[in-house]
Amino acid sequence: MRVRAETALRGVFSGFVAVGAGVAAGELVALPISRFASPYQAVAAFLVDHSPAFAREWAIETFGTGDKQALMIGMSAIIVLLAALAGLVQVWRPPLGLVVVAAFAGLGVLAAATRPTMQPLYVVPPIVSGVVAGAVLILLCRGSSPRTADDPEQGWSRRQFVVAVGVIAAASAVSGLVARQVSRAGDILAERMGLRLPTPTSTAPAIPPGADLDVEGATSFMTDNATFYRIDTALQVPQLSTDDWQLRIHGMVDKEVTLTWDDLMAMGARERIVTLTCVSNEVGGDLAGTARWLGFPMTDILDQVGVGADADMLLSTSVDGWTSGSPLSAITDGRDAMLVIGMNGEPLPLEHGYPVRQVIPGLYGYVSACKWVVDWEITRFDRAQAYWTKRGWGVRGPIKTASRIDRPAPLSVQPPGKVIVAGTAWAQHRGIDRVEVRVDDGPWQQAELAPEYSIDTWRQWFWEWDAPAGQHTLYCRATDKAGRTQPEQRVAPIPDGATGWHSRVLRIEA
Ligand SMILES: Nc1nc2c(c(=O)[nH]1)N[C@H]1C(S)=C(S)[C@@H](COP(=O)(O)O)O[C@H]1N2
Ligand SMILES: [Mo]
Repeated sequence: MRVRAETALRGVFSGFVAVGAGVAAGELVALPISRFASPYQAVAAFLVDHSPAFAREWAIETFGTGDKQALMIGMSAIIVLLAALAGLVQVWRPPLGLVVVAAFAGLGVLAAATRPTMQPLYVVPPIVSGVVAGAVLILLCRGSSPRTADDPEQGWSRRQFVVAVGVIAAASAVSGLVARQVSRAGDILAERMGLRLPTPTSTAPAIPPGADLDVEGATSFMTDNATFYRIDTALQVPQLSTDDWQLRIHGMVDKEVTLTWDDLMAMGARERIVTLTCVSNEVGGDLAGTARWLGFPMTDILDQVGVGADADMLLSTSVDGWTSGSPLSAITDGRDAMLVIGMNGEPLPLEHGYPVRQVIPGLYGYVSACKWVVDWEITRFDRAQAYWTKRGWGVRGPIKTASRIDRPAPLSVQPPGKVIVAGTAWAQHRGIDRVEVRVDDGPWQQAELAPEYSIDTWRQWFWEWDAPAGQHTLYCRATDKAGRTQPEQRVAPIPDGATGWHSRVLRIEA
């Protein structure tokens, strides 16, 4: 009797695990085919389409907008029951369990083949599901009659069975989760592709001719999305849809407000070109980029909540828990601090904060540029700390004046005579006043500046050098419009940004 009970139990587990493995395998195989190829979704959609009208009406009446979820839960419950049945039948009357599995797979194929979005390849995932489920069921049920004293050769020991079930269940769970995560990313990508950005009521000023230098190796004034630097702590890019997005604003406010995507769409959008910079940028580094940002003035939003007179910090939280703390004074002093939804004419790329992030000119990203932002707390610097400030980085994070040499290439060899030296300089929200170049320990010489776009963007520069033969070191330094010149002393990025002159060694020879 004990043995029979254990056999039945093993059968039930075999059924669960076999069907679970089959479902996971189907979802995994569907991934590279299309986000419409998921057999699970196809069966659910099939059932909705083919359920009698009264059942559908009943479901909508009973579950309201939760009807889809109710269907998925109901369907999962039926699958679990049928899986148990398949296992039981298979241990007592093989191969009847396989018939149940085949019926499952058949329904999947039927569902896939009759979808309006149907492509021939869509029948592959349910077939793979059926084959995997069948194979696992045969394997586990073969070992399912427990060993007894009379028949020590038969089946697997309890331990072997448990290990087999555990391994297959874990593998299925992991692949199922991966498949779900990836297909969700697919959904968000599709949503982003179809998203229509509002037309700005205030457009960015035109870029003056000459903002870009016409020499090879110079940094272009605008940075495209594909090459824009990316810095964040996210192991996995958060996947937040515009439907799920909300910004809760609370703390030292007259009234709490929660904004939705539709609320944003009802506001006037503005477009601004701003250079973003990371505090971790080393002297000469490339953790800076300039984009055309589309968004909403942060002050318009703060006006809706009424900021308390004692507050001095905006603590912004990302959907992944990361936080930045920005001085309110920098947001409300008239600069273009924005809640951003668009980057260079497109919705934000996922890795740059889709659907909503911040950009505050003049502040390093770690204290200002919160991506995937969902929460604003109006607070005080003596009460709250943000992610990086807790870890020893500077509290307020204004961007330090910087300049770098972009050409000629490091350690390059140039013929004597005219050499065009060119580079980039930035001092966001103060503006670049002057860039100077020095050869070896010669005098500082003034470089030519490209026309200024705004004090919130970087500025290209060049200098014509009549280069004599030999090995030389070029140095550059910038002076901002507050009159401060970059110091020579090298300081590491931690805690509040690197300083020091950028230099480049090259050879001039005929
Ligand atoms: N949610 C979140 N937002 C974040 C970060 C992060 O780690 N998590 N990093 C910040 C830092 S340090 C910088 S420099 C900028 C970089 O923005 P980008 O990746 O779009 O260039 O994002 C900021 N926003
Ligand atoms: Mo950063």
